[in-house]
Parts: sequence; structure tokens; C-alpha cells
Amino acid sequence: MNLNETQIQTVRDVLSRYMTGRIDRRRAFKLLGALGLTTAAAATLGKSAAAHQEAAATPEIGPRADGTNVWKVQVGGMDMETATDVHSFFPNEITVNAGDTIFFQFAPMGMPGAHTVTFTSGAEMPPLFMPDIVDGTPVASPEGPPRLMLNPALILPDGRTEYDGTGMVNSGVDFLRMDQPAYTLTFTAPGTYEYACAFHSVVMKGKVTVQEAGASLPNDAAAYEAMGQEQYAAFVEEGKAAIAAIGEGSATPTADGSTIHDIAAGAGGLSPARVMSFLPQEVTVKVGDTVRWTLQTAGEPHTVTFLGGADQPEDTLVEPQADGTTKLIQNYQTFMPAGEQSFDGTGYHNSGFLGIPPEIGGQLGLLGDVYELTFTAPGEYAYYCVLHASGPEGPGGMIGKVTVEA
Ligand SMILES: [Cu+2]
Repeated sequence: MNLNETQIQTVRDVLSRYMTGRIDRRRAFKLLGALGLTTAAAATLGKSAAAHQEAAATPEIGPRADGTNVWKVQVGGMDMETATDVHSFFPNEITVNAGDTIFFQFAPMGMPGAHTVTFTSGAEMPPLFMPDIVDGTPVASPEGPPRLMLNPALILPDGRTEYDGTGMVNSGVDFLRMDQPAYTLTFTAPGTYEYACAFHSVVMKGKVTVQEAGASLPNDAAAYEAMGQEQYAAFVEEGKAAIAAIGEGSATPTADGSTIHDIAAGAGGLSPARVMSFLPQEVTVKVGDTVRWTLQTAGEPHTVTFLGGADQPEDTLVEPQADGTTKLIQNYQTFMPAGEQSFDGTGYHNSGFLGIPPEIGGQLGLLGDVYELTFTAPGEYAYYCVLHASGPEGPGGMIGKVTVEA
């Protein structure tokens, strides 16, 4: 919606240059990050042989000859101007008839956003992360603990095109669907079915009500299109309001004469309107001051990552399998906290994933929602979120800078 033709063309260009080996992966990350693509998305895009082909043919929306209908639901959307990633389906509720098909349109703006369409039929959403177990044995990471991978049941397409209200039906994550046909699901049984995006299930939910075949329908496709656009526009406004509410941030003097500077890691709270920025983006502090980042987007993790001269680690390790599927391994280097609580400009310092609930993250040593770093040497220090930027220098994406004065 807000990605213009030029930007869409840029995505295609970058992918095509990457696929043909004319630019390396890091450079592709940087270029795609400028458009707000996640590192994971950018990483995997290049692995899909058909990634730079034209998007799969769009099904025709409307009534079919046999009396059933094809509907469209848009999956996610991003406002580039405010960096508001809207974690919702558009429209988020739809009423159809048994026999009807919904075309779930991924990447409506030309690029994937790490989303799925997942129906669980009332069961809990399976966990997104799980140990990588091969032949019954957990695979160790270079760091020691068993490797974590993204749950294959959620990231891989299951190939199903019908849903009868039972079991799990899952699209797989959009960036692994690049070589798949458009995602459509035909609803065969009346009922009310909730679904969610497996990556953003805290806020990204939708509902399909299926009536008896041939029943009269409350809305036509054009009405749902308008509803979806209205919902999207309202969320973008929420994003703007969340940014305005944070304003310039705040600074709190402490008893020892230093100051604590607060920065929001993301904004939007539990609204589907999630602002992927550090707010304020730049802060100037004195030697001895502490910066405190607090996650403001429950269910949507961020990191605060200073490279301090170290090489930039990959966040997601992409491992194509012999059977044609793909494993996505979570790198502990970005997942886990690293470095002392003070920073003199050298050495890798990482908050690890903020926003992982304590019942899951606590035993792994994750920090929860807050990361603090005390700056001990003058300088300008760029940092980034490994999930939502291509690197500390951007361009664009979730980056920030701390200037430390003597
Ligand atoms: Cu982030």
C-alpha cells in the first residue's frame, strides 16, 4: 500500500543482483534493510530459486460459475514513512459461504514480512522456536546449548488448500513461499474459525465465518477491500500516535551524578500497529551515563546490538535440506545477551532478544524487556536491531546512535 513502484522495483533489482552473484549477501541485506525488510526475510529470499520471478498469478476475485466465491484477505502491511508494521489481516474478519475460497495475499506491497496464515482449530499455536533434533539427538550449537530452530510445522507450507474446521492448516512463512502458487484456502464446513500469524500471534489474528453454501452474504469483495483499507489507515494513525506519545524520550538524574536516558525499543504496545524504530533514534549522553532501552511491543522481540568492531553476525542461519525443505536456525550470537554492562566502544555488546516472556527466556538467560548500558568513553556509537535492520549503519530499518561526550 505504501511501498511505491520504485521501491518494489528496487526489491526485484536487489534480489536479481543477489541471485546472479553480482552483489554479496551483506550488500543485499543493506539494500533490503533500507526498505524495512527483516534480516531473516532478506536472508531467505536469496535461497528461493524463483524469488525474483514475477509474483504468482493472482486469483480472480468474485463469484464463480458454480455459485461459490473467491475472496481476498491481505496479510500484513507496512507504512514506510513511520516504519509502522501493521500486524493484522485486512479485513480482519470476513464472512463467506461453504465452498468459497479465500486468497490470502502475502507481501501485498511487494515484499514479505515474515507472516503466516495458521488455523489451529482451537488448539494453542505451536511454539515458534524448538530444539533442532536429528535422529532423536539434539544438535549442539557452537556456543554449547542445543541449537534452536524455527518450528518447521510453522515455517514450511503444508500444501493444504482446504480447511474443514479441524486440525492445523498452515501457509508456511511468506518468504519460504516465494516459489509457491498464491495461497488460497477453500472452506468446506460452516463454522467460525479464528486464525493467526505464527510469528506475530500476540496481535495478528483474524476470523473467518463460514455460512451454509449459497446463504446470502453480508458484504461483497469491494466492501471488504474498503474495510481492509480503512483498518490499515487507522492502524497507521495509531502508529503515528504511539511515536508522538514517546516524543523526545526522558532523562533521569541519579544519586551519583550520572543520568539514565530512556529509549523505547519499538512502539505501539499491544496494538497491531508496531513501530519498528528506536525512539528517540539518537541520544547524546555524558561519559558515565546509562542508556536504558525498554521494549514497547509485547510479543515482538527486538535487540539492541553494538558491534564494537566485531563482525556482524547473521541472525538466522539458513540451511537447505536434502529433501528440499529449509531449516532456519536461530543464531545464539544474536539471540543471547553478550558483553559487559558497560561499553567503551569496543567489543560486541548485545541485549539478546528483548521481549521473550520470562517463563521461556528466563531459563535461557534472556533479559526480559529492559537492557541497560553504561557508556565509559567519548565517541559516536551506532547500533541496530538484528531483526529489523540490515546493520548498525542502516540505511533505514531499526537503527540508532548514542553520542557520548566527555
Ligand atoms: Cu527490532
